[in-house]
Amino acid sequence: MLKIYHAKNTRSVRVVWLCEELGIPYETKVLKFAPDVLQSQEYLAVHPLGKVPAIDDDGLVLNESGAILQYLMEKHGAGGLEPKPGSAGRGRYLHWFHFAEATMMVPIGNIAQHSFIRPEDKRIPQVAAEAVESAQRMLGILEKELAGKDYICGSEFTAADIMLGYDLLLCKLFGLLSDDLKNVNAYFARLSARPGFQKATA
Ligand SMILES: N[C@@H](CCC(=O)N[C@@H](CS)C(=O)NCC(=O)O)C(=O)O
Repeated sequence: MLKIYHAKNTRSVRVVWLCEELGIPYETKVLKFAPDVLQSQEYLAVHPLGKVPAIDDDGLVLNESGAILQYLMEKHGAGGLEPKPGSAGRGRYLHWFHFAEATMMVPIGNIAQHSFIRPEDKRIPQVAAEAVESAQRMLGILEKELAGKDYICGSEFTAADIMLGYDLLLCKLFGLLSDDLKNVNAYFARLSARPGFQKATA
């Protein structure tokens, strides 16, 4: 059975959430999000950088949350949760799917690293402050993009919402979802009401 290496409120949320949405059977190996676990020889044999998520799918070990989602959709998704390759909506879908990790998680990750993950003497407050500004700018872009839409690609829920929904979970936890972000807050409320999100973040 598919094994998901999972730690609370980390990017492994995306993998568990996708499995819930698609009804993919899985088991979780829940890890404490701490260096003694992630950097242990045992876990480094699964993920050489000691990060989450990773999966072991009957011996195929993968990491990179976006790649895992794409792999699982191809294997089990039967074309669900994404516009078909070549269809009109595919380009925008790919844009938002990858924006979530390649662009938006950069400042969010820096906020986390320089606020609580790194040992105190290795945190740089200026990096954290600039990352907050950068994340707010990206939230402003999402605010405009979500006007009149239920989901980032329109009326259909897609895996791009799973990728972005995790970013917004961290933004919420970091106090970045200010009241003026009406569309973003409504979108996050819609996503976080889904049973799959709730299971993945329990
Ligand atoms: N691009 C990777 C990033 C993985 C990653 O950085 N995961 C974080 C948790 S959300 C982690 O394990 N950090 C541990 C560390 O940096 O020591 C992915 O999307 O899977």
